[in-house]
Amino acid sequence: MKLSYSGASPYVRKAMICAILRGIDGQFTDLGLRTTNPALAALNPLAKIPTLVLDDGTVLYDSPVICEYLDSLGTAPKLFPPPGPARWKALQLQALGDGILDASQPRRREIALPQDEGRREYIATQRGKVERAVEALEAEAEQLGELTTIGEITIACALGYLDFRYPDEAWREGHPKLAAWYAKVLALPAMAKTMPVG
Ligand SMILES: N[C@@H](CCC(=O)N[C@@H](CS)C(=O)NCC(=O)O)C(=O)O
Repeated sequence: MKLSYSGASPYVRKAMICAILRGIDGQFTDLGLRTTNPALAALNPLAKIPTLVLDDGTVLYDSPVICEYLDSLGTAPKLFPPPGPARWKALQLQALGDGILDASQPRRREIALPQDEGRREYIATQRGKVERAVEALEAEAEQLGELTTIGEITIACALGYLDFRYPDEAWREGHPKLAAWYAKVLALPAMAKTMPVG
């Protein structure tokens, strides 16, 4: 399998953590294509990272699809529960974590550009999404497991991304339960092995 890889991408990190927890992380090679490379757009019209190319040439994207595919390999306990309340919960948490990332990743570009009213409003709106998501997570932090489903994996990647790119936004303030949960998962080998770089 070949994966379009970036050590800074939280979406790639989700896939790498799934692969580690499934015991199949040794099966990847780097596709070596950046988002600006037309060869990536030829594989994935959205030209996004991660994109996974299987040995038979099948192309899979985006991170939820790739993670669920990885969950079909190997013999370790499943990260995507079967249909039922546990699955809806895991997918909802994944959506919340991905939403934090979707509201944070493109925002960096906007912050770096000259500021006008429209841009300031966009940045504030996106930041509001993150703040509300963190508030919602604080309310359920005591029910979160330790990277047992794609839900917790995605939340951990999202909080890790906030630390990586927005250290001044101090998401832990006022959210002690979520901070305590994150401190526990951060110590797990799959998190330690995939710390963001770049
Ligand atoms: N929904 C996608 C988001 C992936 C994504 O936005 N990746 C970033 C890199 S971290 C990217 O490729 N950005 C380039 C672009 O949006 O053109 C997923 O979950 O995989």
